[in-house]
Formats: sequence, C-alpha cells, structure tokens
Amino acid sequence: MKVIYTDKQRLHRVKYEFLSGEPTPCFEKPERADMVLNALNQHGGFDVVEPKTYSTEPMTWVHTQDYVDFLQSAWSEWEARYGDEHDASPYCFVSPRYLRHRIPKDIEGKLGYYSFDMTAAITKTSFTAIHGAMECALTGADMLMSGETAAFALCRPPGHHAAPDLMGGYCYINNAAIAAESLRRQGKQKVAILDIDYHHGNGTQSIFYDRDDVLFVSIHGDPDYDYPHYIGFDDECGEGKGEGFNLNLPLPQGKTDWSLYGPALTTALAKIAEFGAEALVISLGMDTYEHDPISFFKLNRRDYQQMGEQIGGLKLPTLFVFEGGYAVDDLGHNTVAVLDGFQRVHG
Ligand code: OKP
Ligand code: ZN
Repeated sequence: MKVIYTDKQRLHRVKYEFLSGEPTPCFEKPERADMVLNALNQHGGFDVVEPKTYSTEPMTWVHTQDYVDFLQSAWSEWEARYGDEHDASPYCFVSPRYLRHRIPKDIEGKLGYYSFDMTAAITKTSFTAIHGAMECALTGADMLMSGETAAFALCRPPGHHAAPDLMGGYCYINNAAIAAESLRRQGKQKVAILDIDYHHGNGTQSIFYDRDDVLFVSIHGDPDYDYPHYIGFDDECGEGKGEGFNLNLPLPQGKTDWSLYGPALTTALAKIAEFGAEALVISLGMDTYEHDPISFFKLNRRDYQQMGEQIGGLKLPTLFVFEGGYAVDDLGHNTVAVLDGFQRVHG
C-alpha cells in the first residue's frame, strides 16, 4: 500500500494545551507521525511517497474563503501585536446565544470567531504543515482515481473537527472532507466517509450535513460525556437533501470494548454498502485504544486487525486519512494492525 507523507507536517508543533487549568504539553505532536512511519517500515510492504503539490484552492471546496485567508494571515497578525514568544491562541468565543456573529478586526477577536475551543493554536509555520497535510490527502484521492485500490494519507495536523469556518480539536483544514470532495469532483458518484476516531467528526458532519452524495458515518464516545460535547448524537440524521445520509453511532465511555464496538462497526459498514458507495474515505483515529491518554474505549491490537479486516470486506477503493491517537508508544503498531488486517481481506 502507498503511504503519502511529508516532513512539512513537522512544522506544526504547538507548545501547550490547557487541561484542568494547567498548561500541559500538547498531545498532538510531530512524534506521532514518526511512530507510525517507524512501524510501517518495520512491518514492510508499505511504500512511503511524497505528496504532489496543490495550491490552497481545494481548501475552499469545504471551507469559506475568509476562513482560509484567516488561517494564512493569523500568525503575522498575532506576531505584529504580541511578538513571537507565544503561540496564537483564542481566549474568548462566539457563543450562538446573545452574541453577534460578525468578524472582528482584531486578531484576538478573530481567533475566537474562527475557533470552538482552545486546542487549535497557530504557530509561525503551522500553515505550511496544514497545507502539507491537505496535499497528502489530495494525493491519496488522486491515487484512487488512477487505479490504486487503497492508500494511506499520513496527515498531521488532523482534520475531522474542522468545520467550514471553524478550527478546534487540533484541526484546521478537513483533510478527509477535501479528499472525499476531490473523489466526487473526479467522477465518483457516491462517496462514504467512515470516521472511527474516538471523537465525533463534527467538522466533517457539518460540511456534508445537507448532501446526499457524501455519506458520513461516525462511531465515537457518547458526546453527553465526551468531547466535542455539543454534537454527535444519534438523532442527527442530515437535513434537506442530506436527510438519511448522516449516521452517528455513539458508544458509552469506559465500557466499550470489541463486544460493543464490533456490532457498531457492522452497522456502519452495512449502511455504507446500502448507500452504494463507489469509494470510501476512512478518518483513521487510533485514540479508541485501551491505553490512550485522553480517550475512554478499550480496544487492543487484535481488535485493530479485525477492524481492518471488516473494512476490507467492503472491497471498495479506500483512502485512509490519519486523525487522532495519542498513546504514542503503541500508535504505530496499532495503525499498522488496521492497515494489515485491511490488506489481508481487501488485497
Ligand atoms: C482530537 B481528535 C477532554 C479534553 C479533550 C480535545 C480532544 C481533541 C481530539 N478533557 N481535548 O479527534 O483526536
Ligand atoms: Zn480523536
């Protein structure tokens, strides 16, 4: 299987996130991708290639132009005002209640306007990494169009929380959504996105919520108890034309092992088959692992192999797009277990 990766992703390294009121070293760090690359090399059979070059224009397929412009200029606006000592980060947000949704002129106001949490800070070189991650996903989509039956875009930073004009959850540009849209634009009539990250892919859901040509299915921790808290419930089914083309399968924190996860995956894959997908994009988050430091499912290495096998059983052209996963020591081998299981069945 071809793996698309660029060293540009290293240029995004945020210092801190704030957990329980304390600055904590950011869980989403460049070493995550290193661990995956190491495990892929150790396993063998994977061909790691550089992405092709794309302009920033595909970002506007799923994001607003003003948001893309903001991402590009945020650091220089921040630096002009605050210098380069701290990462650019919001402190205040536009609640949907009582406040006016107008774009502020000041950078601190803009950061809050375009964010839904405090985990997506911007550094001097973040945009280069964000752009590189999108290039990996687009290259993967192009590979499927030119006859590869599967590929893995090793993207960082991740993307599934990024909505049309919102960053958050370590995400800025929605790599999986852009890959799915690319497949649509190149002729795949129906594209399914299966999001198996521990956290609900709120950004991807929002992007495709009113569409019937891209099915979104997500298995994740129950948002009544977990991030992103305000979206990802099972009564969110799509709207307008998109009604019936969004499926959320929230599972309980703490007690979700394979005995609960396996049946949910079977339901998800049946929905994708019934939809008649011509291509599949997997938002591959590996934070469902039993030892993940910020998540609460109990999956293990064997389960990941099985997960891959079940996904491979759909026999669809499949692009894996990397999302979360923070148990760095095991992250690489777990990721390889999914891809290896997939290949055994899918070929
Ligand atoms: C990004 B991805 C809970 C803190 C949650 C944000 C998690 C972002 C996950 N106490 N922090 O989906 O893996
Ligand atoms: Zn996650």
